[in-house]
Amino acid sequence: MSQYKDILAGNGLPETVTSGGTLAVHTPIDGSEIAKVHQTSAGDMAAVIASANAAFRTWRSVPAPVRGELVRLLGEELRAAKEDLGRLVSLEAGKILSEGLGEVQEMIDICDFAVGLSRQLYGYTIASERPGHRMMETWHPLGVAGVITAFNFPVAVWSWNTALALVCGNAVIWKPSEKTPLTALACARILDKAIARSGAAPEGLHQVVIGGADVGEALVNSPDVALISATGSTRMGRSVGPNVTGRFGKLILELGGNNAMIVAPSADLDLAVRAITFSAVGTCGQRCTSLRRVIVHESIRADLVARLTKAYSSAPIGNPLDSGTLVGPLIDKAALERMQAALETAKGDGGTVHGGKPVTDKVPGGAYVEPAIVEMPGQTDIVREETFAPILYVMGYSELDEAIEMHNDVPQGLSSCIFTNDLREAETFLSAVGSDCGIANVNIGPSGAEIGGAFGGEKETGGGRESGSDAWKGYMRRQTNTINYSRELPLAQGVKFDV
Ligand code: UN1
Repeated sequence: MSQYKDILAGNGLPETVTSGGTLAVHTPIDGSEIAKVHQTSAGDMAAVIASANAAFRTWRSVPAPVRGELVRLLGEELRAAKEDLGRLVSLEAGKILSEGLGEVQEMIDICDFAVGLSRQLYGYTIASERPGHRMMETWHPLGVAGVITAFNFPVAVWSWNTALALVCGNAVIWKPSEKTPLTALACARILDKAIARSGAAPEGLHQVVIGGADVGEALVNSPDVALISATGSTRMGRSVGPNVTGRFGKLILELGGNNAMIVAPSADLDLAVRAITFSAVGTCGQRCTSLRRVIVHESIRADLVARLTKAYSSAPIGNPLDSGTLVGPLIDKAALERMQAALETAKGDGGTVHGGKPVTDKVPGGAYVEPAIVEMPGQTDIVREETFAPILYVMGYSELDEAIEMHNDVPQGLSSCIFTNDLREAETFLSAVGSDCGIANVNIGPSGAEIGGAFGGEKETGGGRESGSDAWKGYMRRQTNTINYSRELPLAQGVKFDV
């Protein structure tokens, strides 16, 4: 369709880039092929990694605030490209335009954060036990960062990693999802513009590699890639994690979530219904922070389900590029099949399903579906799995302790929340005996986190932290320095060793 061609052209992707390759790219909007991009072969990876390391050797000596200037320029270029890139995200990942634009805004925000950070890579000064001595911590660049990203946030997750990695003095090799190479090529082009303007960045500082598992493996297994930051499924993390730690590489994993909300009797249900609908239905349930479970007090359960089914039925499903649409397509037909299979299993476990039917009359060729609410008698195995689709399981509780127990009784630990106006309940949820997740909110849904906080989670979510707070430390190496400015050589711990 010519509209699609316009979107590619608007992102500066010429025919030479979008055709003639071996990787077919399909838009989830109607399943049609929109490009055939060139792939990197596993055999090319040694040269890619070598040039990234050469770039790192130069970049590590560029002062951090000068590195920050490159990221400031990236933020400027992203501001100029926001509309076009947001459209391309919609086209390639299928999320509604407002969410595509929101994702680009998230990139701009992390650039601003990283620019400030480039003057704040602080280390502690530590009191030494020895006279005439000073101790301090220095943070040094790490090397090459291999960034592996998923289809659902095809550009924001790259920017969280890359903005931080660059100000921290690292080179970046990016392997995007095979489902979303076009947004990666567009981002690389935007960063290249900033690099050209900055004049300070060496050749090979940022490279994109497009390909399958063999390309990813070359990155993961190379001792010359100091850090792997991988976002995706727990299955992917299980294979990447041991390979990186086996060679003592640094690792940031951001894997699956199975995020829940506890809705207490005192909750403001108007707010809760809005938060649930955005978190469970937004991005067609394909955020790793999507709301997948509601644990609601029995006294308000029927009321909440009635309100939710009403809210769900008023969320327009359709082409994500059309204004007014709130629910776009799933990424592909396979995702729709997995969703249908999960709903069948839930029914078999005694669940009552509202919605969840494929929607075939909107845009032919796309995997459109009604978001589903499933009332469950308990937290069965299927509820404890992450199905990357808009399925919301609803379960009841009587006592808060029981709700927290059920909340934590899943393998994943990314995001979580409670809706309550009771201070004791809110604080208990945030305390050591409350949520076991990396993100825990009060009167806010689990999805749509701001970049200022550290992003990531526990258990099968992988334990990594990206984005804000002090997540930058994962992109640097810490050095402890002790300096003796005295004329003596006292030993620590009072040890005597006179020769
Ligand atoms: C993801 O789904 O991989 O919290 C990232 C959010 C976004 C990021 C999600 N800021 O929904």
